[in-house]
Amino acid sequence: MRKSRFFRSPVISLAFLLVIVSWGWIQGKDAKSPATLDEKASYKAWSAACQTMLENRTGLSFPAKAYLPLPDPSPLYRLADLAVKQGSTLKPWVGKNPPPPRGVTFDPFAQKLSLSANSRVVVHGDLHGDIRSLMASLADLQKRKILTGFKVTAPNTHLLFLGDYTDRGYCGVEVLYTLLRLRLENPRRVWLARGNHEDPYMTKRYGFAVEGIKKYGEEFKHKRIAALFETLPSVIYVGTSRNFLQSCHGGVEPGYDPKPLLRSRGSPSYQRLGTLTRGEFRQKHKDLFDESFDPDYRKELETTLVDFRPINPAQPQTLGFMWHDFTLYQDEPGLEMDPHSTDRLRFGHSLTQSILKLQSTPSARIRGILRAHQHSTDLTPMMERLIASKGLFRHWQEKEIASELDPPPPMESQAIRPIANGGVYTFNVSPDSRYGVGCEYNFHTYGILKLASNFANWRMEVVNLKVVH
Ligand SMILES: [Mn+2]
Repeated sequence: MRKSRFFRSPVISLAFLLVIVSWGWIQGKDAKSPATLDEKASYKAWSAACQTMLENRTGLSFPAKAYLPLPDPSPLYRLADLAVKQGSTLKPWVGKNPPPPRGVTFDPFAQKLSLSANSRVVVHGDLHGDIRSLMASLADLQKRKILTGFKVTAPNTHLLFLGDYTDRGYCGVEVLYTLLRLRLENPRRVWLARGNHEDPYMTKRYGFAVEGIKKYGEEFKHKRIAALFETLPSVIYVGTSRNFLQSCHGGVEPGYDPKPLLRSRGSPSYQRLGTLTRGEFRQKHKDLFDESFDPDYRKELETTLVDFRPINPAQPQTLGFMWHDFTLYQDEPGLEMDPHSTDRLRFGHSLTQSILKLQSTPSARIRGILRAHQHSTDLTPMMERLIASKGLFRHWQEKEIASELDPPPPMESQAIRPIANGGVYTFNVSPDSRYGVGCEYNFHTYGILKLASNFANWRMEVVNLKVVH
């Protein structure tokens, strides 16, 4: 068959070819809409795709397949694998610890992050599968020119997350994806601490395993990302070389001596927790504990103050950094047990102060604690105080237990707060969740910690973002 005259002209043919090629390119770009996002998706495309999911709390159910930013979990697996690879390069390590017993993979560690005095640290509490709150934070950080896409572009600025990334909420996959993108693009600026839910036992029982199966079918393996958890520090001592805040998910761990780590040169540096010498610590400071015990739980408490090598985050004892809590009022016992959760210890005002002092060195002092974890879906005194404090509660503001009365008295709630010496600060859990529904709050909270060479000049800017109706 004869070709038409029309196509014989080279100019026309070339133009026609160009139209076809660019049409294909546009189609290809279109196909890059939510349905084919992978581990290299742009921040813009990723955040747009996350926007299409309904509020968690609208239906309190898993988003339908058509709304999922990731059509299958393989990009998440690949990111987790990259993070595990990155985790194997952490150094330097302080001291030597024998590896855990055969077959035990749990080998928790601490990190020191010593920064210049003009640094800022952006701190987040529990996300529990709330992608809406996380993306709202990242959008706010773009506005503040701290982030450009997934990249931390502001000088001397770090991001610190305090654990409990999945479970209980419905978008754990998306939260983990986002955090891993941040961590992988900023290996010296973004830090992820390990919460009690960064544990395959917890992800199996409290939502993440079911989330994956509902979204991707039976082939989803929650354990596929368990190795990632082993690369997350249980505690991060963050500060200048002289003053630090113990940043972790839970509470104090009297069985660990951070002094060699705090004395170590270089930043970041790491130390395995190894054997937790709680029994030795208790013997050395017998008076401290004897006067602290809640008399109702004395016997049970004694059994938790022993030396042990952990085989997982909760056995044979719960690891304090990942699990423990704090009392609310100054006149509560120094050491008590959560009546609803065996082995979950709650530390009081004076015992906490003493432990932080004993774990400090004269030239590297632990001045306080940043943590999360202590939340409930019922409006407990703790949740009331978190809300009244605009999402960041300082423990022991009240002297009398009588102030447990509802409503709570005025709490520290200003936007810019000094850091109290010996202060323990709990971040609230993000609101697009059963917590937000149960306790009726709609704002997400993150903090911007501003360091200074003099600890008295450290400040926390508390940021509230209204993310749900
Ligand atoms: Mn927790």
